[in-house]
Amino acid sequence: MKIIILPTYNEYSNLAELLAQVYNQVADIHVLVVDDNSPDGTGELVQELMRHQYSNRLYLLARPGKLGLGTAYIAGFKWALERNYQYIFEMDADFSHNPKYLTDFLAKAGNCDLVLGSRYIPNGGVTNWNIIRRLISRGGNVYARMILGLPFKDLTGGYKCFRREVLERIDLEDIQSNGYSFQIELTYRAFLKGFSIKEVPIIFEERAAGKSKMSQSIFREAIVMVWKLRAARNRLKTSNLKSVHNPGASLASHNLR
Ligand SMILES: Nc1nc2c(ncn2[C@@H]2O[C@H](COP(=O)(O)OP(=O)(O)OP(=O)(O)O)[C@@H](O)[C@H]2O)c(=O)[nH]1
Ligand SMILES: [Mg+2]
Repeated sequence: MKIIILPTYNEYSNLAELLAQVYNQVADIHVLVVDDNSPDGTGELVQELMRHQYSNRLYLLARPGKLGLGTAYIAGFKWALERNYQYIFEMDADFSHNPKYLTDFLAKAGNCDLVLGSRYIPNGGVTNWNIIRRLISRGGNVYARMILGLPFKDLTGGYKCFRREVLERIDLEDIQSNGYSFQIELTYRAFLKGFSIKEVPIIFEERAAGKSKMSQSIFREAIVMVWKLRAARNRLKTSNLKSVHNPGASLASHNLR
């Protein structure tokens, strides 16, 4: 079983079409929308779609207010881990992450533990970004890669597919970041635990509709956080909370750990 965790804040104008495209790509995938009481009625729309169109494959986790992207993902991961999902995706709800790539992720996920959608490998890219935004994103990735010693080209993207064992082994209560560095932190923690990680190319598209929630403070958080993560690397590597996997499951990274 596979599920997409889809955090939303004011994505009414994107959601119905996005879900249609998702289910069109992968008919049996489940979607958990984590909505922070969006004033534009995104949560109500989800409830309606659950009732009338996508019963048994669409779910809603409704939170009382805007609590941030990182905590939305963590709440979604926990929800999925309490259930029997083997593949757990992260995806934005604004069409920056095109559902057409879902099948590429699933194909790759068969022989590794974490798949990163990557803008910075051959066939990947970004559309409609001005030079400043490109430089910030590129620079942020080079910065994080060098400081953390990670071999991946795109550390800040939020289109990913985890095998459940990865999220079981990461101490979700201990995640420090809530903003821009959240994605870096998750990948770093998975890497330190020895999981195998691969990238698939994606073309990242500018949001289709609605407003951006990215702020400067989120970006500043990331600059400092990378150093905090590096300082904590020994603890992150050895902390062993739940090493309970499903014993029958074949884990791609078994012999790498
Ligand atoms: N539940 C929840 N979702 C959020 C929150 N902030 C952002 N999101 C969602 O997370 C996803 C990514 O947020 P965006 O605002 O698109 O951030 P971004 O992609 O860096 O910025 P853009 O350039 O505007 O696309 C979208 O689906 C948002 O609706 C939040 O506080 N809570
Ligand atoms: Mg976006």
